[in-house]
Amino acid sequence: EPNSTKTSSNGVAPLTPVLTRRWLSPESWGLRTYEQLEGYSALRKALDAHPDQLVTLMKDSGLRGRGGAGFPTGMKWGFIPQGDGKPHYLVINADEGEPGTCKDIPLMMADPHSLVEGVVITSYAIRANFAAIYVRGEALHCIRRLTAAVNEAYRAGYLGKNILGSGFDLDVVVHAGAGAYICGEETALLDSLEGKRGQPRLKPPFPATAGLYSSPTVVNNVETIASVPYIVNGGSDWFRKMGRERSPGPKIYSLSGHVERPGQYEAPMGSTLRDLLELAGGMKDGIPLKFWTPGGSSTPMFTAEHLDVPLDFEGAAEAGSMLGTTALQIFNETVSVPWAVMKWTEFYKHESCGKCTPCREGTYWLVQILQRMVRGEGRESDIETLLDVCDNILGRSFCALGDGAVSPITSAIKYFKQEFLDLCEKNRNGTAADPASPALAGAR
Ligand code: L3W
Ligand code: SF4
Repeated sequence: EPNSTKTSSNGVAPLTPVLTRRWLSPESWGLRTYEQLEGYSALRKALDAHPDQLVTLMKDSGLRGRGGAGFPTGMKWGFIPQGDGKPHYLVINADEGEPGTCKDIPLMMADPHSLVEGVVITSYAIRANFAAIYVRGEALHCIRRLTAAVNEAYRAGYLGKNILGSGFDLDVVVHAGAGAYICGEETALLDSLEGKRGQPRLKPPFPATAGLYSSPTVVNNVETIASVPYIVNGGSDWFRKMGRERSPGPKIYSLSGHVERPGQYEAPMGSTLRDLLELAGGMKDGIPLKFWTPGGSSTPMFTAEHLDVPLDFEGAAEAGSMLGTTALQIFNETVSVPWAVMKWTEFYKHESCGKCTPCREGTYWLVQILQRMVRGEGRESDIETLLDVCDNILGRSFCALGDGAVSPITSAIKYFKQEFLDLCEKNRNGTAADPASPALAGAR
């Protein structure tokens, strides 16, 4: 269930739910409910404005991309060249695949029309007449729900030719991915959408100048575009009252793992884990917190010392991590850190697209070493080897997947080196050969 912060330990303003406000209404996904609750009123307002006014509004609001990188949305829209004679495109990155990330699919399931309305407004602002929503292929239920919403919007005149008599035309296609994590990287996603094998392209050129079919393209995350109608209706000052100065607005934080009530919690940007744990009912069975990710496994882990880090783009970075996708995976004291890190690394190895050597070969060797350590056959020098391989991946890979793959390992060794050493010590003593040993049991 969505919720909002009542109090905040960090001084960010309390929030009336914005993005999740309709989630608990009966048939919240239907057009009738959406229209009854102010749905498509922002579109009418937007179509009365000049497209450039909408780009300025987005810049003034300070909205930043909710897919992990936090790039300013209005600035991205402003990069689309005008009068260039080329078609423009909007592509929604709904390929939610980062481990622990669970905000975009719930949003599309509960309130798909907020995304559709945001898509129409954004397309009008960047003068695009075609938009694609690229949804993670495994989320078949979500693809069905979104397709139904798009069909409803066509029938009601919110999509298609001459939308609401404005003279603006827009076609929207819901595209199903085929199960590759790398297709969440924006340029791999574009290649996949064009029917090619999904592998990252060299940047620059950025999609804003050469994206889908080499034409100017805005690629934005679901939560980013679903925020747009609220900003059009509420204005930039209203939006800036929530969250923090450089990271304003509401955010959907997803909490999973060892908490009493895992789920999605809407709260102002800059809320802390302490705030969010209060909403989620605290640690499960009262067992103390050991480590957690602020934004999926690609973001360096935090520990119990980081309960009061403001979870916005600046706060997470200043504390040595990244906000990422605000996917908080919470682990209690029963969990073995090396075991969890091994599982994440197995994921990156499996999903590495193979285009560049540091990531393709490096993730393979990281898995070999971590599995050996967890089996109880490691040696102390393995820790240095792990760090050396990480060093050769970080900053030397073609896309962010390689950098993300090393985050769990380097941060785990930074905070929990002793746990890795203990595994090696047990190997020396001949006591850790059993992966089902109590030291590892809690992780499974
Ligand atoms: C025009 C310039 N456009 C940057 C655009 C760029 C992109 C956006 C952000 O990775 C991160 C990654 C994951 N002219 C531009 C420009 N842009 N400079 O701005 O770009 P960038 O390169 O900083 O990031 P990215 O490639 O979009 C996203 C991290 O997020 N992440 C997320 C993973 C998974 C999901 C999911 O499952 N939903 O998001 C988690 O940490 O590792 O670092 O649009 O074109 N000069
Ligand atoms: Fe592919 Fe990994 Fe290189 Fe990215 S970093 S291009 S996923 S091999």
